[in-house]
Amino acid sequence: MSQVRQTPPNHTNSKGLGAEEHAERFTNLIHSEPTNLDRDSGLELFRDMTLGRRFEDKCAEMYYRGKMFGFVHLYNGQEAVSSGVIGAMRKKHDWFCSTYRDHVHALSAGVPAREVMSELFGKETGCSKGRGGSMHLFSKEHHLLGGYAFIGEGIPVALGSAFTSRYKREVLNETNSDSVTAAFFGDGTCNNGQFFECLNMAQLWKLPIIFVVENNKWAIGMAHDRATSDPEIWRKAEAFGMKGEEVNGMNVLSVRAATQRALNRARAGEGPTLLECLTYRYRGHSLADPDELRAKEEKEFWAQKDPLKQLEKDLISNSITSESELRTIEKEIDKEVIDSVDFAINAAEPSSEELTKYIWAEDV
Ligand SMILES: Cc1ncc(C[n+]2csc(CCOP(=O)(O)OP(=O)(O)O)c2C)c(N)n1
Ligand SMILES: [Mg+2]
Repeated sequence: MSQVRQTPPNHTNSKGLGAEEHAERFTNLIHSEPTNLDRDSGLELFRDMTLGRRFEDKCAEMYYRGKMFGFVHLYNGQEAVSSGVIGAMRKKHDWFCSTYRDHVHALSAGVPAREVMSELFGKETGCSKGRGGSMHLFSKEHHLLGGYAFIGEGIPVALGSAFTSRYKREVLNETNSDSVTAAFFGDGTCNNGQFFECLNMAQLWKLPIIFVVENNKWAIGMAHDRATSDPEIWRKAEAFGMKGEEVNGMNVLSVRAATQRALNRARAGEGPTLLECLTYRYRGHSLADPDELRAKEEKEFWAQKDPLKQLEKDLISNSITSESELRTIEKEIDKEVIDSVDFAINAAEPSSEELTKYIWAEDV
């Protein structure tokens, strides 16, 4: 008997939207871009996004050459979200919580490339002392609350961090406690219970948190519009009386501007925001995924929206920099990435007698 894969007849989402929905929503957003940008911030954003892109290209190379092991989920294509959100926040003051796609969030938060690369090689010099690996990057120093392999697991952790900020200010009278927490997660995660539970609590308690959905259309091989009753995730905020925004996630300036609005609300005690950033991942779900499910036309559409090229265009057309200056920055970043690999390869592995060290807080 032949096996036939059939789509259930009643899977259509409430909007009746189909496969092109993601691209259509994105196209409708493109025309409302903010412009104001100073030279220092513009170049910093370019550096951060370039580091994210080139660091991960090097990860892919190391993995396919058999030098890096385990599951490795890359972020190529989504850099504008990490740089836009984290770039608008205060380093070592605000807090960040990631997913298994966490390398670029860690870099944007300021974790040195050497420490991130070392972690991917399982070395003692890694930000999680080589005990975590790709999906479990942590840094107390850089306020990175972790990468999480289980989807949605970071959302309640981020909620706790936002609660702490408010509790310190209002109960412990620490008047300078105005930190905001950003929780990053994907479209596929928005059908999980933690998402709804945490949105409810965050709004009820007016917590200083930004829920950042990186809607890249896919949850492994499941298209978003096939898996959710209402594909417009930002609208789900409304059910909780929360502010929700749909954002061009391929434009770092749009992401940064939306984050600034959310930060202002959070620091003013007005509570959380749900940002749905429309974006796309340029590689398969993980480096073990041959990426055969997504249509060629779809990949081409998003390849033309490359967030790095978009920023480059904005920087040059606003006379903020020149092409040659950007090429020089890329060369500097390449050196930093190569240095991180050399450092990681030559670093020591954790001693086998100490493999259980750092499980408890007193070891840290
Ligand atoms: C609780 C839980 N259920 C299922 C999985 C298996 N799983 C791994 S990744 C993934 C898809 C997540 O998609 P999305 O949230 O859109 O993130 P993306 O990979 O697109 O960044 C699923 C279901 C998991 N890791 N955790
Ligand atoms: Mg996704």
